[in-house]
Amino acid sequence: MMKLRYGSTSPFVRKVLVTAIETGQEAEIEKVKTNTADPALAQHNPLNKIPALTLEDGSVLIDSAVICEFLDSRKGGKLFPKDASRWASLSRMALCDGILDAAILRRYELQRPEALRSIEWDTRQKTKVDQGLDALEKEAPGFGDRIDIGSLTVAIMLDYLDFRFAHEAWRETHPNLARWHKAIAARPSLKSTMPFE
Ligand SMILES: N[C@@H](CCC(=O)N[C@@H](CS)C(=O)NCC(=O)O)C(=O)O
Repeated sequence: MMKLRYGSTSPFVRKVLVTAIETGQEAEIEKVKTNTADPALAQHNPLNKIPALTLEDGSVLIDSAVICEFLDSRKGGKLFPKDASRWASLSRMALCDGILDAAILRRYELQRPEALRSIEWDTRQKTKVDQGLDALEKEAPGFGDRIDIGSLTVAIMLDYLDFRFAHEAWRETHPNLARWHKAIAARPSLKSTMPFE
């Protein structure tokens, strides 16, 4: 069995779980619930981040993009396109990973005591989220029903915004994305991995 250091609310872990389901490898992965504040996590990932995937030979892969491509490659490359669409798909994943990084940094900042919080820092990160959503809104009419690592990461990112920043109501200003999200959200791999506390 491979071992996945995971948390139920992490969108990066969810990318790995969705990839595992889409490629039929869920049963080969043991999930090890992990608190990122635990210093012992550093043995597996010196960055103290999840996901980290321990392979059967004891080696460890870190970073969701690397782990997802590894899992996908074991099954012949279903989600990481090899044709000309590869770069747009990887770039879309990178944009959504960046939006998630910014949203997660906002959340860490909002958890600090109020007197220590920086409005400038929050605004700077929120701008990245908003600019990213605006770029995706323009592209969304071309998404169609294509399923690859790019489109799955868009859906996971939007679900994370619903989960942590529902009050900011991204749907109101991004109708194309909202329409597209409604259709892809019915996919079993996404439905069965919704974040929960
Ligand atoms: N680029 C990394 C980001 C992973 C990440 O930021 N994970 C968060 C949980 S959602 C984490 O472990 N945060 C703990 C920390 O930053 O100390 C990936 O794609 O796996």
